[in-house]
Amino acid sequence: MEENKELINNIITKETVDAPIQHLNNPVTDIKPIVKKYLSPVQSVTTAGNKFFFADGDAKVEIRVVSDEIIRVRLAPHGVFLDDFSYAVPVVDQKVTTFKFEELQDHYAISTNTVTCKVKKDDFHISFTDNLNHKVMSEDATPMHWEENIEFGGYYVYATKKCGAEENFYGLGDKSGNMNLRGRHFQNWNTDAYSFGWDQDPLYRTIPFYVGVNEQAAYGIFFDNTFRSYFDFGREDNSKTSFWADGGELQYYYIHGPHMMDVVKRYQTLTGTHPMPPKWALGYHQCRWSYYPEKKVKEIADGFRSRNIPCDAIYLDIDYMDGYRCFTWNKSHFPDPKRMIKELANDGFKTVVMIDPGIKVDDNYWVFKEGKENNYFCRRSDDYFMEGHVWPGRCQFPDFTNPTVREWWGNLYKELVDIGVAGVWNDMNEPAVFGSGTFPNDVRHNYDGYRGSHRKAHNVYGMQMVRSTYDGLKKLMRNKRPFTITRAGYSGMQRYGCVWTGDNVATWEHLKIGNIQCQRMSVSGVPFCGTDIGGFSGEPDPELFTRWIQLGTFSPFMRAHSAGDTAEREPWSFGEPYTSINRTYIELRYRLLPYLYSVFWEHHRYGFPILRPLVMLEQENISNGYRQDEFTFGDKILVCPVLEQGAASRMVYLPKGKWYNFWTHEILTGESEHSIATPLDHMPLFVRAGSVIPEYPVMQYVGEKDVDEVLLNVYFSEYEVNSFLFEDHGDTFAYEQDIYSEKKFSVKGTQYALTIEQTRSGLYTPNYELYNYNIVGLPFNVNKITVDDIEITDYALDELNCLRFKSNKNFTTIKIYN
Ligand code: MIG
Repeated sequence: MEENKELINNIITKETVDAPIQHLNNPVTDIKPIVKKYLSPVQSVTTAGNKFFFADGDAKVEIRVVSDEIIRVRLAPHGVFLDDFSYAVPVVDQKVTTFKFEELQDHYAISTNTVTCKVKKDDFHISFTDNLNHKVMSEDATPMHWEENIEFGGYYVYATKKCGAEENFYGLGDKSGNMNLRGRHFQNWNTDAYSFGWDQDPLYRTIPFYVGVNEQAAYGIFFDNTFRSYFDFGREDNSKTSFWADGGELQYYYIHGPHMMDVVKRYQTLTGTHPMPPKWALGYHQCRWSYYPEKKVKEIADGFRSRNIPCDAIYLDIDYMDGYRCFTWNKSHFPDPKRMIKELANDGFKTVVMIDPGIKVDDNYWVFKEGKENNYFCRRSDDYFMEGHVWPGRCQFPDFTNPTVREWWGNLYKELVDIGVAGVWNDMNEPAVFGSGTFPNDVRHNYDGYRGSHRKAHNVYGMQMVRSTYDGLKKLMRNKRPFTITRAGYSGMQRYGCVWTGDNVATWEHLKIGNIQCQRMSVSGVPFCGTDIGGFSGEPDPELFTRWIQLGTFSPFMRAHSAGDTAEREPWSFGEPYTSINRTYIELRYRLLPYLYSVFWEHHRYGFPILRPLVMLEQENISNGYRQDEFTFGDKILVCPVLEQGAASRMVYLPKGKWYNFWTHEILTGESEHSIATPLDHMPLFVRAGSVIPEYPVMQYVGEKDVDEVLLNVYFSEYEVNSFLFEDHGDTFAYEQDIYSEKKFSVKGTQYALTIEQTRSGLYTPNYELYNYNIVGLPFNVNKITVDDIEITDYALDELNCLRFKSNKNFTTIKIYN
């Protein structure tokens, strides 16, 4: 004990490889060894409500009970905590919980109903234990530590935890490479990473949240720190996981599982879920850098309609502007944007336009003038304006961390909204600057009144930009659901819009990267994500493009995009048989729309991720990135994309339970591997037995036709399975007042009968009257069908041996008997 104390009380001086070494101008400090200070033994404890303060004499640690499953830890090196403000977590305390505090011989214990947080007296190690099985989920390997930052003030802050021998790690949002993060080192600093590679880091977004799965139990750590941050998952030392940052507070949330799904859902109780998108945003989007002039835009739109390939949105990239000035139009390319947008809308196309953060320095440009007069642009430490070159030339940049600036910017969209623009695409908001990459560190930001340099604000700049866009559009569109898309972001960005993975490349490797990236974003609380289908730069061969459309059909956000110097890249650009296959998959997307929309609701309302990697389905069976290319879309459809050129077949793993091959209806038993043929028109898809998958008729765009009956595909099962169908206006926020219809179907079969039950809730009534059933996999011959005890006689088997009949949508119980 005495020995230990001495060790910890000593200032430990060591050269470390992990430390972020700043290049200082002062030669004296330059050669100074890095001095890390560690917490020394606990000397006192005080409590205030749900907060506990532990002090070592100088430093203080606050431990706060957020909920039964979430506990927050903060460190104040000299006893003074920073302002408790976070862009990621709007409200910290969740609900009143019961907890108890005890002092034991060698430690203190704070216990909620589910977790016990222990603080060891002698070494200040903090740990979290599951109350049920007393398993230690997360435990410090060294006390929390820090290092003074001479140049900027504040501290570099560090936490180091024990890492289980078999422990695996997931999450961290926007990372490339394998799903499992074990053995890797990461950095978070939003970066315009054009044509990034398999293991390239950092990329565009910062989500400092990971899930550890150790001995089959999962927990999460959310390190809510916006400075440049670092994570090491057993790379530097196989027995340790560390995270640290260049400044700010050492503040993290321990989030209990033990299932990965629970961890992710709980992380979203802190940072929020995605609002319901306008329904059309779940359709197919066509983008290119850039479609212009108007004639070209029309030609593309007509191209879809004349070929009967569904499409909902068409994008205008930077060239629609006048000299890249945001909120202006190039009138020679687009003489009458209002008319054009109206004509497109009449044809079912929503127009989405790009808006960048860089504002051209030009005294004749109203946006610049307003920004300048009101002091809305970012300044350097010595008060000079932050200037940098981007597309318009010399630019200044709004400080989106200032609420007044956000409000102003939000209102700038007025004219675009008035002329009918349906969505806004925010690019370059890492922020990206030509040459230097981004802003210098000394740029000052308002940070919602909590002030900071660019070191603190960099990683939230893009998120605050899209926040301003989202809030502005919401107001201007009079509470219709806005559609926004952003490139950069930080934890919590999901509250303000969807995201695409940035400038990928038309290679098979990038198809693999994108697949994992979207799954990873999904389990990191950012569900509405997609890649540039086809690859942004480079030329996809026709096969790659088609495989990408197939995978994209099951990306929450489905958009094809390409750089300007590439060949034409529409779903029909490669001729037959590709056009037809591409059409079939885009049509499939539209057929599945009510399913996807319901899955989105389950995300929004209950926090379920939209894409679920295999490991999330079976953390007890799956580890270490096994078949990391498979995922479920919602919890009913298993997607096994084809990611290899020329693949005639692929191996798939089916999780527990029974699964129907979506194409052939063959029933396969899970927890097993199967080889599935993959001709070009065939991406392996499986449906969980017992599912009810709702389908709309194919439409060329969302809302093209009234739906007069909903097709319910029911997959026979002997164990009971629940499915949901969510419907509402599709474009308002009335769902916040329960104006929606939520139907639950439960399906259970025996060898002689199948029962389908429906319960309905919510205040919205869909327009159609009928359900049209397609019952797959009945193991018996049908002799009788009753709908709420009344026998119906109008039924038939179709060519695929599926049972077909119809019923009123308001049924309670359907029974099908042998
Ligand atoms: O410097 O607006 O990632 O999607 O087409 C390039 C032009 C700027 C980068 C985006 C890309 C977009 C492009 N932009």
